[in-house]
Amino acid sequence: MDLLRSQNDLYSIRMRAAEGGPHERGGRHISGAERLLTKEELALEAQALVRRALSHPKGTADFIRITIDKIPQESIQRIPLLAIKATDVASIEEGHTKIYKLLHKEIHLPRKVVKKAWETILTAGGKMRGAALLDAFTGDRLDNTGDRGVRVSRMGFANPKDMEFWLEAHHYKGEHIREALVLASKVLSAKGVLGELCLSDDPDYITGYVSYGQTYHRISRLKEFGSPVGGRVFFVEPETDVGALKVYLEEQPVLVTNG
Ligand code: WAQ
Ligand code: MG
Repeated sequence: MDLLRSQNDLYSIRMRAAEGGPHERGGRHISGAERLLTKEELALEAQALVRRALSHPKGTADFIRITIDKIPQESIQRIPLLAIKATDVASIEEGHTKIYKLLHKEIHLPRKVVKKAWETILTAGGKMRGAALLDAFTGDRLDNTGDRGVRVSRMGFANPKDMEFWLEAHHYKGEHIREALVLASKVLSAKGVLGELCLSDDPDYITGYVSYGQTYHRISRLKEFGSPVGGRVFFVEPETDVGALKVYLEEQPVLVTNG
């Protein structure tokens, strides 16, 4: 058990970085990250996040913002880690077909909704720094955040050290999957969210995932090496209170527990 993390107040740390000035003045999004840390971990992690923004495969940031705020322990919710599944595909087309099938079978998404999700990701052309909320029945966009998207924040593993061993033992390597598991677990814990489609915007990372129910399902290959496209779409039940959903995703602190 991670006693420091379960008994003390924690700190939300968020980083966003762009090239060509700040995002809101037209800068191109390079990298972002969000974590819940103990006070003792903050300084070192801030350093790692600055390093990440300055040595990213998408480019070199010339604008970096780090925001830190204290989170009272009593405001933190515990949520379960999703179960991991994986499908190896031989081609991008096979990867895309698998996504249509999974989202149809598992959460009954009509084909046109998945098509709109892909269009949302492709037309953003790697510019999005958050997620688009789409109506799971019509595929219409529900948020009005444009290229910014809804940025899920204030989340982390309840036991990061244990999780690291566990992921290593299961041959899940690297920061991408660690961060994505936390994010996807928070997103599916939100009232009204049925699933997610995610494709990294990092040109050297071609594995993406869909989530549904209690499952995080990796698909080995969803784009060409070198491609800058990427983004996230959350599929939302019609008649969900979008304002409340946005507040939960952006502001409710959560720690993800594994069993
Ligand atoms: N909240 C909402 N959307 C986000 C967030 C966030 N906190 N972080 C990233 N996004 C969106 C944004 O549009 C990015 O352009 C896009 O997702 C991709 O972000 O099991 O690395 O951080 O190996 O590049 C999947 C791992 C990795 C699959 C995904 O996303 C696996 C990844 P990236
Ligand atoms: Mg990225």
